[in-house]
Amino acid sequence: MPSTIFKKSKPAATITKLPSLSLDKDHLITDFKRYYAYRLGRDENCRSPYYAYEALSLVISDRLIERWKNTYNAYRDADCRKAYYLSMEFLMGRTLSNAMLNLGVTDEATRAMYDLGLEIEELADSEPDAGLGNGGLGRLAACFIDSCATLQLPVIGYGLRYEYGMFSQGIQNGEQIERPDHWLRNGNVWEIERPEYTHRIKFGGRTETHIDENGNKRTCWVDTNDILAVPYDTPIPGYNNGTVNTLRLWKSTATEEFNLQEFNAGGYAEAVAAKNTAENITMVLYPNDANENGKALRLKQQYLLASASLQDVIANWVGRHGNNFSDFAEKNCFQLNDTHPSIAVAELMRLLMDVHGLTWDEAWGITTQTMAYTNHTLLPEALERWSVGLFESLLPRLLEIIYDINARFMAEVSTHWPGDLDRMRRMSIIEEGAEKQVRMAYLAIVGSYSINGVAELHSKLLQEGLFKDFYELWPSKFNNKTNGVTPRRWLAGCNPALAELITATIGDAWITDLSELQKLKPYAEDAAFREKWLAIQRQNKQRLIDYKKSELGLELSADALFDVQVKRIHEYKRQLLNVLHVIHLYDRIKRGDAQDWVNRCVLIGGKAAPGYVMAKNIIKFINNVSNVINFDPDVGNKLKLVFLPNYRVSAMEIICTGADLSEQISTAGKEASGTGNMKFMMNGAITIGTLDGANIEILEEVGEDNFFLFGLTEDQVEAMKGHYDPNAIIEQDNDLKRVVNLIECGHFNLMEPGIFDDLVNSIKSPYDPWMTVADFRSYVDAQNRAEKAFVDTERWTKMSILNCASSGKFSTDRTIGDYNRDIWKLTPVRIDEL
Ligand code: B1N
Repeated sequence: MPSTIFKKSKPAATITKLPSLSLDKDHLITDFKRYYAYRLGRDENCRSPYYAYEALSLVISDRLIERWKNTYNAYRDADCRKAYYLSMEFLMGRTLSNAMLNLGVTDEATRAMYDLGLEIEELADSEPDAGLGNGGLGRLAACFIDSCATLQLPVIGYGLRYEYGMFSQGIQNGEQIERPDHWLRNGNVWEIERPEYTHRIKFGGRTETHIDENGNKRTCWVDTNDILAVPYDTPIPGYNNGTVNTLRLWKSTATEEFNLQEFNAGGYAEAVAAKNTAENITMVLYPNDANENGKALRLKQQYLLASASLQDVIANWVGRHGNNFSDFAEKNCFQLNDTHPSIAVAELMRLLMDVHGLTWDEAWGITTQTMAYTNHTLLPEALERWSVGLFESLLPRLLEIIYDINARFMAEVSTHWPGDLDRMRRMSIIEEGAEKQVRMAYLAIVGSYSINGVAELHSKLLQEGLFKDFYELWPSKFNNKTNGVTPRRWLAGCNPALAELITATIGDAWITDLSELQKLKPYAEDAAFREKWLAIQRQNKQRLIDYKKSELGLELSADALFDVQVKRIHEYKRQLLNVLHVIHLYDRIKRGDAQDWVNRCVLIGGKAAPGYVMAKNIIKFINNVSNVINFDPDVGNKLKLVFLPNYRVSAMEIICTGADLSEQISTAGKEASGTGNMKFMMNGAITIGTLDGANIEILEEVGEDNFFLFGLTEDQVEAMKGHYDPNAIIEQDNDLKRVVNLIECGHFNLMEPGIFDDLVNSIKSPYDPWMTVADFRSYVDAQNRAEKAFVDTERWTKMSILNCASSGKFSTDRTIGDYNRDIWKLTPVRIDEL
C-alpha cells in the first residue's frame, strides 16, 4: 500500500471527496464545452467528429470514476473473496455507447449533443475499436467482465495492453492485405496509467540454491534481464447498479538500469536502444485464432501477463496480511482463459516459495485451490506446447518447477495405475520426443481445481477424448459452462429499435434477466406485433446495406434473403461449403432452373491468420466468385455474394441486426461453442447449422421448427474416417458435380490459372478432415427449406420472434452465474448508488 502524501492533520478524503456529478443534460453540456475548448483546444471550426467524441467520453468517464472509486472501497471494506480473469485477449470494441447505456445516460447525452448541433451516432462512430483479441475467445472475455459488473461480482480482468490490436483487413485484387492497427494513435481517454503499481518481470539468467537463515533450501533466479510491467486500468461499468469493476492491462517497459559496460565503452545510444526489446513485448497481438506458432515473443507475453497479475494480487495480499498466506485460497481465484496464461500455475509456485518462503506443499495446496482452467478448442494445432529448450533459456526457474510438478504428478499416476507406463507417457506434462515439449494444457489441468469446456458437446468431448486420462483420474474437476454474450451490447445497445419494441411489450427486466424474453412467445401469434417486428428487421437490413454501400459500390435490396456468415476464416468453419452452395444457385440461374426463385444476398466476412495460406485462398475464392456472380446480367438481383472486409466488433453490431439467416456450418465436433450464433439468434435471425458447439443448445431452446438443421453428427464424422470417399459423393450428385466442374474449369479464375487447385483438391481428398463434400446435399436441402420459410413472411416472422424469445440461456449473465455458483463462489457486493 503506497503511503498517502496528504498531511495527517487533515483526513485524505477531504481532497478526494467531491460532490457527485450530475447526469442531466445541462451539466453534460457544460462539462462537454469545457473539455472541448480547454482540454482539447477545439472550437466550432473543427470539422472532425473525433474531438467531440473525446470530449463526450471525458464527460462520461468522469461519471464512471466516482463509481469506480466507490466500488474499489466497497470491495476493500468487505474484504471479500475475488476472482481474476486472466486472458491474453479482451476484444472490447468501442466503449462510449456501452458506458452511456450502462450508466443510463444515453437519452440525456443524445439530447445534449443534439442541442449542440451534434449527432451522437457520428461521434460514437469515430471511436476506434479496441481490437485486443482475435475472435470468440477474446470477445467472450469482454462479455464476461460486463456481466460480472452487472451481477456486482468482485472480478478483475487482467490482460495485455497491445499497442497494435488485431490487424485491419483490406482487400486488394480479392486478396487479404493486413494493415497495422495503431488503435492508440490518438491516445485512449478511457484508461488510467498507474505506474505506482508497476512490477518487475524476470527473463533469462540461471538458478542458484542456497540455505537460508532458518536452514531451509531456497532457490534464487539470478543474472536475469528484467523488464517492467506497468498497469493501465479501464473502468467496466455494471448495468444500472453503481458498480464499476476494473480491467487492468499490462504494458512492458524497460527498467531504469543501463547496460553499464556498453555505456562506458561509449555505446550510450546502443544501451538505450537495447531497451526497445523490452518495449516490444506488448507491442502487438498475435493474430492467430486456434493456431499456435511457438514464437519466443509469445511466451514472453504469456509470462508477463501471468507474473505481473500474480505479483499484483500478492502485493495486495501482503499489504493486508503480511506473509501469512493461510487464507489466500479462500479469498482468491484465478480463471485461466485457455492455456495462454497457464504458466501462472508454475509462477504462483515460484512466487510463494522463492519470494515468500512457503514450502512446496503449502504453495501447491494454494495453487491447486486457486487455479481454474477453461478450454476453448479441441483442434490439435491449437494445443500449446513450448519446447523445453526455449523454456530453459527464457524461464529456467519456471522449467525447474514444472519438472518438479511433473515428477510428483507422475508418482500420483503411477499410484493410481501401477505399471501403466503407457499412460504415464501419455499424461506427462513433458512430452518426450526429438524435441522435448511442455504441454501447457496438462500443466493447467494438473494445477487447477476446475476444468471446463464452453458448450455441452465440447465439454463431453474433452472428457471422452482429449482429456480422457485426466477425467478418469479426477472426474469431479471437470464441468461445462456454456458460453453466452452480453445482452447489453448485443441487443439493447446494437438494436435500439427492437429493444424498444421488446420493452414496450414485456417491460425492461430482460436487460438483466434475459429469460424474461420468453414472455415474447405469445406475441408471435399477434399480427400487429409481427408487423412491427418485421418493419424493424427491414429497417435494420437497410441500415446494413447503407453501412456497406459506399465501401462496396453495390446496390443490395432489403427484399432479398440476407444470408450471413461472419467469423474467422478457417477450414473447419467451412466458408467453402457456403460458397459451394452459392455456386450451385448461380449454376441453377445459368441453366434456367430459376422458377419460384427467392432472391438472396450472401454476406461473408472474416479475417484469415496472416500465415494461414488456405484461409487466404478461401478469401480470394469468395471474392473471385463474387465478381463473376455480381456482374452477370443473367443473375441480376436473384443472387449477390458480398465479402465484408475488416469484420470486427463494431461491424457485427450492425451486421447481426440485419441478418435473416445465420450460417453456423462447422464440421460437427470442431467448433467448441461459437458465440456469433448467439448474437444472431438474440436479434431474431434464424440459424442454418450443424449439430456442433452451442448450436445444439440453440436448437434445444428454439425447437426443430425454428432452426434449419443439416449435416453429419459428430459420431458420424468420426465413423466415416477411413472410408470417406468425396469423389464418389461428387460423382453421384449431379448438382455438386456441376459445381466442382465449374471451379475446376477455372470459371472463377479465367485470368489466374491454377490458383484454386489446392482448394479443390482439399475438398476432394479422402483425408479432408472437414468433410465438406459429405454435407453438401443435406446443406442444400436445408437452404431450400429456409427459402420456403422465408417467402412465407408470416411464418418467417414468427420464427424470428421465437428465436429471440428463446435466446435467454445465451446471456453471459447466465454463464457467469454458473461460473460463480460452481467455481468462483463469490458473494455479490452491493454498491451504494450515487
Ligand atoms: O473460443 C470461443 C468459442 O466460441 C469458439 O468456438 C472457439 O473457436 C474460440 C488460440 C484461440 N478457441 N481457441 C481460440 C484463440 C486465440 C489463440 O491464440 C486459440 N479461440 C477459440 C469462445 O469460447
